[in-house]
Amino acid sequence: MAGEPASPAGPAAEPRHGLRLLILWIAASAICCPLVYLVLGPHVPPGDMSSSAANQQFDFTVLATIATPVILGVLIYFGYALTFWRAKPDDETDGPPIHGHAGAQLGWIALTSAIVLVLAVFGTVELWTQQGAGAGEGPQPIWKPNTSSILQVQVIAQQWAFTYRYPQFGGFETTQLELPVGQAVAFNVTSLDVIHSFWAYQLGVKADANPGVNNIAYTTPRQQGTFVVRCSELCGLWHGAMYNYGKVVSVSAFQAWAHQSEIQLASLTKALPPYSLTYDPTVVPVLGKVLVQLGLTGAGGGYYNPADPEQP
Ligand SMILES: [Cu+2]
Repeated sequence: MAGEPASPAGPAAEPRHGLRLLILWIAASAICCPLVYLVLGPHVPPGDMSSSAANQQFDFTVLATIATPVILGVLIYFGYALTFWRAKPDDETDGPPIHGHAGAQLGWIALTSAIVLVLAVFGTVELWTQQGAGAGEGPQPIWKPNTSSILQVQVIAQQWAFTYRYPQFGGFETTQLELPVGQAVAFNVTSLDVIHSFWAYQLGVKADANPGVNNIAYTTPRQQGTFVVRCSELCGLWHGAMYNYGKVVSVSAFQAWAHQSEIQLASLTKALPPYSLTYDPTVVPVLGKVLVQLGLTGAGGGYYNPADPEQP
C-alpha cells in the first residue's frame, strides 16, 4: 500500500487475489444470471407470437444466461487487474514470472468441452421437439407437428414480392398472408426465379426459397396480430422493397376470409397453373400474358412489380 513501510514478510502480505476474484465473480453471476433470464428474457427477439418464435426466444435466453458468467468473468478480471495490478509511475521492474498450472489447464479444457457438448445436445433437442424450430427442413421434413390438422400455405417468392396459395381452399393465390391463431401451419416455400428467403420475423420462421424446390417450415401462431415478412436473401435490384405484412386472426375470421377469397378469386385461380409444390419458371412470362389478355392482373393475385409504373 502506498505510504506504508515495506513489510518484511514480503509476498506473504499480498491479499488473496484469486479468492477475491472468485467471490466477486460468483456474487455478480448470482445477481446477473436471474436478471438476464427473468427480466431480459421476455424482451428477447423475435418475441413469442408463435411456437417457433417462443422457442427461439427461450433458446436465446438460455444462451445469454450461460454467456453471462463468461462475460462477467472477463470484465471483472479486467477491472480488477486495472485497479490492483496497475504499474506505479516510474516502476520499470518486471512482473512476477508466470508458470504453467496443470490443474487450471485441464479444468479449462474440461469445462469448455462440457459446455459445448451440453449445448450441442440442447440445440438438437430444441430442433427436434419444435419441428425444425421454424426453419426450412427441405422437401421431406424429418420433424413434423404431431397433428393431422395442418394448414398448408404455399409461399411463392418472385422478383420482388411474395404471393401465397392456399391449396385447402381451392388453391387461390393472393398477396395477403393470413393465418388462424392456434393452428399448425406448414409453409411450402418455393421461388419462380432466383433464390429468395421467406422470413416471417415475429413468427420466428425463416426458409430459403429456391426455384424448383419445396422447402417446408412449420409453426403454430399463438397470438393474433401483425407480423413482418421480409426477403432475407439478396435477390436483385428491388430486394430491399420485398416485404409486406401478414396477419394472425381468429379461426372464424380466417375461415371467413379464406372462403371469401376463394370465391372472389375463382376466375383468376382458373387461369393459374394447377397447384403444385414447385413451378416451372419458364411458364411465368407466358402466364403473365394470359392474365393480361384475360384482364385479371388487377384481381388481387397479380404479380406486383414495383419497378413497373403502369402497375397499381
Ligand atoms: Cu427476394
